[in-house]
Amino acid sequence: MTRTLIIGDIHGCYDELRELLDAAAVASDDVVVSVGDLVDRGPKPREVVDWFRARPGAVVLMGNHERKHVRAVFSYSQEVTRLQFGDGYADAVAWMRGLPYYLELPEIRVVHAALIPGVPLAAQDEAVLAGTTAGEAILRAAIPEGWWHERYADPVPVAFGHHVVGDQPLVREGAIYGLDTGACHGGRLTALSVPDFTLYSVPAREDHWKTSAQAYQVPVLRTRAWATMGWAKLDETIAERREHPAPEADAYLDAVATWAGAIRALIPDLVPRVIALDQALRAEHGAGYAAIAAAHPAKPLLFKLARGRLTLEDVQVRCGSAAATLALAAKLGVEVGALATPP
Ligand SMILES: [Mn+2]
Repeated sequence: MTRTLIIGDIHGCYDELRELLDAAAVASDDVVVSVGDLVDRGPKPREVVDWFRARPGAVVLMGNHERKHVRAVFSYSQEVTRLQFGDGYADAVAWMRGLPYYLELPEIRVVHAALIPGVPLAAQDEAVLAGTTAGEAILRAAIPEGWWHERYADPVPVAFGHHVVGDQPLVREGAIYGLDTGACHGGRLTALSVPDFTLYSVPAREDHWKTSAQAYQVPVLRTRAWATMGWAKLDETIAERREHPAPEADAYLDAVATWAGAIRALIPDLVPRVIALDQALRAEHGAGYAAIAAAHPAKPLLFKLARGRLTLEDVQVRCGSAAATLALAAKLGVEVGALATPP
């Protein structure tokens, strides 16, 4: 008998996925279905995605986490996932774009998050099915009190994930199967086999999100565009991040603040640098000065100086970020050394 194994939110828990497939003794001609949320929070999202993409007879539904990647809505867990995927990220997101929002089998329906009871799957709002923030609001408007699945009385049972229901699946025989048992948070990974309606479950090895969230703090901070960020934005980004103290991240932020401070300290010195450059060019080129100044990378500042109107503010407006300051400093012959590269 060919079975269909419907697996709850995997969230990058690849080792647990393999253990669950073994526990359920999945055969090569069985169909394996993910309710969605293959990625984010767990340690091996790329391995999970690659496994589903490579396996014949696999179906993956669009979870709200896949949808965040597809729509480039980036919170911390998506930033971590992007780093975990490395050069495979764009290809994985292109694949996610084509994921279906539901699966309808003779024995069961499968959605990621929710549905409005009594409405055919094809007529459901995709945001409700995937469990986006907008979808939650639509669902709340339709069902102001309690859970959608408490009201579910359609003739075909429904399996879903999205909300961690505890260490054990949420089951109402013949009606609802809530399969998200929090694998990425150190709970369990759970699957339902149909048509036999047998449940399988394996324990998570650890609280993966706690571990990954910690391990990726500095790598994610390194992806920030510190060099081209305006100074105010840079100060704000560091201050916001410091609201959540963590030794390694704080040490990295100290290095960024020191680097930024050293570059900002160059700015007042750039006015005398323009004056010195002007004097050097005049001494060297004499009557040819005007042509040389007109062709010089620091031309606008040399012209301001020639008109007697060079102020610190003229320099400051050209030094709105680390990269802009370093570029101007280079034009004025300032040796910036190691400051050229952010921490
Ligand atoms: Mn989830």
